[in-house]
Amino acid sequence: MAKKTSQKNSASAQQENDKTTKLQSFTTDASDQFMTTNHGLKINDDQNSLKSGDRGATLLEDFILREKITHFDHERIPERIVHARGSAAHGVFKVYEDMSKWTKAAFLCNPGEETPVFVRFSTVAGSRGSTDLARDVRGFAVKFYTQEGNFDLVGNNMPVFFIQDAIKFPDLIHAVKPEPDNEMPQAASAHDTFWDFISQMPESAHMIMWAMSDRALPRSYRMMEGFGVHTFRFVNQQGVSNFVKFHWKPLLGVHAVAWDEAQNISGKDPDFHRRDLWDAIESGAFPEWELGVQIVPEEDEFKFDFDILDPTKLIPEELVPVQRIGKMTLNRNPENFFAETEQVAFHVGHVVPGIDFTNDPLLQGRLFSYTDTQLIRLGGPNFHEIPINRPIIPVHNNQRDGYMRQTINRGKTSYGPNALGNNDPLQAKGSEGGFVSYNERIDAKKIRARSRSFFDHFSQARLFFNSQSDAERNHIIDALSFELGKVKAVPVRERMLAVLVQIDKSLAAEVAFALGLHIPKIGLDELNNSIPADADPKDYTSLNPKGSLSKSDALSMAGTVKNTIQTRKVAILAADGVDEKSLSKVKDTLIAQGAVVHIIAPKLGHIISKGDQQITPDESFLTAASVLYDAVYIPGGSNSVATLEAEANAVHFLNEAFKHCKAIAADDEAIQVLESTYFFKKLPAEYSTDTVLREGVIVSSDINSLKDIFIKMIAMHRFWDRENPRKIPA
Ligand code: HDD
Repeated sequence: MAKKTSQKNSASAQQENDKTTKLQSFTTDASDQFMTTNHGLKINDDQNSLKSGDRGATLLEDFILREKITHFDHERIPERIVHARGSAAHGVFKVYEDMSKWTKAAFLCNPGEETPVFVRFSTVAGSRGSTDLARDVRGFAVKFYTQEGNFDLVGNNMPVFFIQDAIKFPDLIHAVKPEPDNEMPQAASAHDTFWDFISQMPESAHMIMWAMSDRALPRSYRMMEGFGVHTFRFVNQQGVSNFVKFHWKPLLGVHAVAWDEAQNISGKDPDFHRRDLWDAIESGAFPEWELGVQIVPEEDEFKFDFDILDPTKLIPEELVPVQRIGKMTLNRNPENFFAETEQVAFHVGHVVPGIDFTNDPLLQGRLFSYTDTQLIRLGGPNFHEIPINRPIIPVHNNQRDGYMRQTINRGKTSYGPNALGNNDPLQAKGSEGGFVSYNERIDAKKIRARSRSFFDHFSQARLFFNSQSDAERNHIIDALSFELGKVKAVPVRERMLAVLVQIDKSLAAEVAFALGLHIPKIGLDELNNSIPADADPKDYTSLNPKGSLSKSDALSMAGTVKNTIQTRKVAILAADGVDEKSLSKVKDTLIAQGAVVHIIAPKLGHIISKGDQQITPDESFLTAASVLYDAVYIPGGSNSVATLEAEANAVHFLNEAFKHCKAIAADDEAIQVLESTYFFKKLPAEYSTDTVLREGVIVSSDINSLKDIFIKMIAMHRFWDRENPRKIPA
């Protein structure tokens, strides 16, 4: 059948690993092949259906038409109820040092071993086709294909969650999803039902601070942290258990876009994060994260002023430092979105020996939900046979049959014990790698209630708010004012103010001002359905307020990595007559440091430089937009400068870049373009390096020093101080 042997289609920089090699046997490539039906029959005409004569009706006999249309009619599967919109990549994980002191998980004990991973990032609330830039939590789900089976770390980019008990999850999601009568709004929490629910769930106060912060607007999936959220257990070979929290720390630092920018990107490029991840991997700029762990010995379980089983609490890094134990590198894009990214099925219950669960009631509920959801989403019990979900080691058990079964199990026996089949497959002892649940002692009464140790809803919300920089704090106030401003029901807004005042009075006062309301006096018991009638208000404060931290630097993005411009996108605005030296000196240096540089001109095709060189722009002002870049440079060349000065789109580009607090550089010759912007008169007349680095705008005739300072400015990412005194709606 094949006219040629099939070729693998992927960029050369991308890497293979055990899992991607195994996937090869399921991939197919149609290059230079004949078209066939699903049953292998060569098709001779795919343009016309079979008809009774030139102008006659189509014949029922046309099995080729029927097969094609039937398959098409069945192409869609239900999208995920949450995290429907996602993007994924293959990669590898390597532990730095043997962790066997803490865990017997083999992939964490062998520093030489590379474990294949598949990672899916997502938004939570929006549908599959919604924008990447919604204000939302981001999913961060990692499937490790280990030699002991798959381990899934199904986390988010925020370390806590909205609710403490899984029984409230359907309510939370019904509240945030588009409202059921009119299916509005899409991919947004800024509506009545979400805040109606949240305002009556004070346990969500901490997570709300995160969700209203810039963490909900990542610059890139590659620039966000990840968290396993729950407290898990590490168990070592001796059976000793320690509590563990998992973290992912991005090597490029944690960066966000501005809210106004996010809304614009949603229109200009709703696939912004998906494209960013894909392009970075295609270009060989492989995203990297370090895996971090916070380890808490069993005997320290009760030493904190919160309950470590409560998923609305984090363990401040100041109390238990994060040890970085390994590195994950994403180095290969999927071959096919549906087969891999859409069909991948994660489950918090996929663990390996050495990793175990705790009694966190949110985790316990999740342990049920993830398999259950795949049964409907992927259509039956054999979803583990879908290539992306298969472990890299063989699967043997007595489970059989079901829709779409692929495996052909040999032999007569599919039960155990069996004498006819030699009792195969065998059960593995703990010493043979069999999973043995941690021997936790349980001695309790059955109750349907919340532990009092879960009742302090506000201390960590306050800790988060207090730990933010001024700009970050202002963004939280703006986000709450925006979201609650979109809520139509005034009593919901008021109830939310009553929650906010428990976190911080100034926060509540500022939001109340924006809403034109006063903060009402509403008792907590009126706000919280889960609070028992006999509860005492003192139960709602920290277990040990004196021992609490007042600030944790790790919670702010202000101190994140700011020493690299790798993969930042820089726009160079140019037109005919541009000074090619002024352009290429800056461009070449930026590229050498790992930035992505695009030349943007009034039209596509080419421009002719001052020295008569032909330069091909990457984008025109029509196809590009400032919100898709991190920084902008205007080279010299009097004709180019005159064109840009008269080009409203170029001036708009700069105005927006300034408004969104981005680095701006101009050759001295191009100053007149800056003069046309609204921000020029706000800039200090005299520059020193210090003022430039504060303002994020540099104009200089000395291209060498300009490019050096520009690089520092781009590395700083955003100049949020520019918003002061809060006159710029970023
Ligand atoms: Fe969940 C998907 C993360 C609580 C029920 N969840 C899902 C995904 C992520 C998370 C990243 C997408 C996986 C993928 O890319 O395919 N979920 C979390 C985190 C939680 C959390 C960090 C709290 C700490 N989830 C949670 C609860 C429940 C669920 C309490 C139900 C009781 N989650 C699901 C689900 C999904 C899911 C319905 C939808 C699609 C899927 O599982 O495969 O089962």
